[in-house]
Amino acid sequence: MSTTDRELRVGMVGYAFMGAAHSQAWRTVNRVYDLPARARMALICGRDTAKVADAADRLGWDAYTTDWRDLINRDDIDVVDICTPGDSHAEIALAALAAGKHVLCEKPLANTVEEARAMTAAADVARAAGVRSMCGFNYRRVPAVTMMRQLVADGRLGVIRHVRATYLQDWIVDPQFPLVWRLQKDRAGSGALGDIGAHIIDLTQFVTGQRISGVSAVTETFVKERPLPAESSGLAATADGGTAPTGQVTVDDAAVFVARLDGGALATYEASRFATGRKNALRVEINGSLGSVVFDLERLNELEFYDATRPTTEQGFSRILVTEGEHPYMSAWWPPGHIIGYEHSFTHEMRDFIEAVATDVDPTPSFSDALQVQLVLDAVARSAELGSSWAEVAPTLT
Ligand code: SOE
Repeated sequence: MSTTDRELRVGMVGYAFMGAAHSQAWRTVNRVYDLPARARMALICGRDTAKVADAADRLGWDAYTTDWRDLINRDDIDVVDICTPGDSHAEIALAALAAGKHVLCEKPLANTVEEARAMTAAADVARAAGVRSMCGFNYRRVPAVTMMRQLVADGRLGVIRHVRATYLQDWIVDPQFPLVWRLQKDRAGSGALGDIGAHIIDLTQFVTGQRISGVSAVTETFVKERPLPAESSGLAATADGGTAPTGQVTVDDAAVFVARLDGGALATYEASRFATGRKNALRVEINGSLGSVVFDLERLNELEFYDATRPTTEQGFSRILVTEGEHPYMSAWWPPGHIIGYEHSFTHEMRDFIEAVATDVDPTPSFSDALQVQLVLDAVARSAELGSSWAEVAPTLT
């Protein structure tokens, strides 16, 4: 339990899947971690009065509003948490930073590089006034992923040669699944590429400490037209069977690319919503001159580690259970050996955000880090458009 009196009053915009995940984390974080400030779930915002009132009650927020500008302009809000579709990230974040609020924004940072650049510039200006900002790439905070980064940083893998990353889902395999906002370019920016590809781009760069310098890509939209949704929330949606009008899918269903990392490694990436049977399967393997390490989200409490420096007679992949108090984030949870889940990555995200804001340091990933991911997404899209020709990733500073 926190012993501090300092309160960070949070206003969150959005209440669907990510809104619920973030709410869980805000509700839990100070009960688990002893931090220099306490988060208060002050205000939640959504457009539909009945739905946002229900969300406030269900998710544990003190009050609700239907106007995000009201949330941003209130003196009794310190932090703005953006959990809306990508088309409103830039507008809300820019207004919040201008109003002096600390900002946590869901990934991908924006729908376009231009928006991401504007947000990064605004974050730089705001920083001078002590205002902090962070992008919510939650998988960085899975303890096994954080540990993977430590293994690489400690030199246990030697020189990194290969990175192999896949993020596979199957929730739109059915051609009758409706045209939800995640399938519309003007709302989401891109499809599997930005929604789940962004995670593996961020995660692999975070773990290796290397950045993607160039890519060659293919993307595909397998189902080009879908029924318009009658109802949708989070990843669930319904259409009026057989009678619904249809609309054009304007994003990729899958993106596959090879990449060079600036530290010399070669990498492959696959992001798909058409991997039948794969529900939320994120896997990363890294091969170095001294060893290899594998993370699989479906077994998120574990790492597979191959240590090539061990005697030949003892070599082989070994399973490390990342459930000990000495492992990142774990000492505050359960006794040794007791596993954690998906939602804990968000609790860890809020833990780090609160600590950074309360101690006046910049949280990571910064908007600039997230802009760099956006630049990779842009390079992938450009390469795919040009028949897989090599596309360099533009620098974050212009
Ligand atoms: C949908 O593909 C989604 O909810 C993503 O938007 C999230 O970022 C990911 O964590 C799970 O899948």
